[in-house]
Amino acid sequence: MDRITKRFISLDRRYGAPNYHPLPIVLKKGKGPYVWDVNGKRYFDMLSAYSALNQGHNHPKIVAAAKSQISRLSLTSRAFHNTLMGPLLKEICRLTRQDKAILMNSGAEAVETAIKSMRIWGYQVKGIAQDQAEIIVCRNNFHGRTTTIVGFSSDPASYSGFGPKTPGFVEIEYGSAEALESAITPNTCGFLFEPIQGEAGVLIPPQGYLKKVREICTRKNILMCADEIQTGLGRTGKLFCCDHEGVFPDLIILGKALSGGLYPISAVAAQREVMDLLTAGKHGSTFGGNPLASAIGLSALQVIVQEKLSQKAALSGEYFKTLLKTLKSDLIQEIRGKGLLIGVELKIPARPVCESLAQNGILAKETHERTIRFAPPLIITKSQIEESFELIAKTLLRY
Ligand code: IF1
Repeated sequence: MDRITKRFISLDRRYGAPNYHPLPIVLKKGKGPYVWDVNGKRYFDMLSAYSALNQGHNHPKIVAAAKSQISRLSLTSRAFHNTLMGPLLKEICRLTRQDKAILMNSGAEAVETAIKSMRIWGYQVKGIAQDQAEIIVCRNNFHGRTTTIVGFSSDPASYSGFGPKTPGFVEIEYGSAEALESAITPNTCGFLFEPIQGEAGVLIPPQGYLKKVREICTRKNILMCADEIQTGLGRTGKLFCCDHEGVFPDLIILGKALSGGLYPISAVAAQREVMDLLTAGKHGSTFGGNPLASAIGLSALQVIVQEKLSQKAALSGEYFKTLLKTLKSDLIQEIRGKGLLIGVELKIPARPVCESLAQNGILAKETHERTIRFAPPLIITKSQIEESFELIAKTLLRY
């Protein structure tokens, strides 16, 4: 390892909590689908900050929106109105076809917001007795890192040492409509799920699952809450992953690409009946909905719509998957994915393969031990896909 790289890594190690195990690469610059390290070496970013960079690094339009707003007004707090929050809320509602939305910052905060919304709906609308509300979640879920959220994780690395767990969550098998149906009790207020499980290894539920979930939630009078923080905003080849089955959830949670990677922005959009329960004093955030975030969010959504990033992800994803499937490598167990969220499951641990990929100019991250996630920015071109595929092929075939 060279001296500059070593210097930055040792600072992180010396002064930072050791809560990550990053690849030994120090990045300094990004543009579109590329990033550069401190030595000027260029890589394809095949992680896109876990889908926060659907629009690519430093998208010029989003950067311009941020620059112009940052010198005008960045933060008002919600003690006052501003000129940008309303337009962003309106655009989120138009795209999600929901009535109302609330803006937060991190994804985990938006998940917490959805949990509070489902519970208060359970008490005030469904009539569940005080403190008895239950929310159904799926095994191997990933919804964030707060104490409540890790309390319903099935990954010991996430929850152990952080108890006691918040009560009121019931875990079921992912992808089974029957499991959902039989877990519902009169105290159930909602079902929280990922349309594709990202961290679990890009797990796609059986065709028809989302439709069945919709039907069960309606019939049993519980709220269907889709965490589209990772799958939403074009990533899987539709604007939202639930669109693949023409399904409309009662609540949808967004984050990551809602800012194109420039700022933490998250949101929950839902029907009036749910959102109107969050009355003054019940929820909030110092930074949520601030003018700078709102300007960035509006521009980030404009880019997704104007540049037809969902359609691009569908076409590029198919092409990328077709190329990957031509690889005659004994290391590959399965290739699966939707749009540009692609998982390549190996027969061997994926971490050392990711290290070799990095050496060859491809940044990707392992998930669940044996799966490599390929999720480049959606603006990636056909020739850039071909170029990155050559680098992946070279790595896997020589490994
Ligand atoms: C990290 C994973 C991805 C998410 C869904 C909520 C959140 C996330 C579906 C919370 C966040 C991240 C966070 C990141 C790694 C990453 C991840 F591997 F852990 F599972 F993307 F696949 N719902 N996902 O995927 O959002 O509070 O982080 O803004 O380093 O923890 P957040």
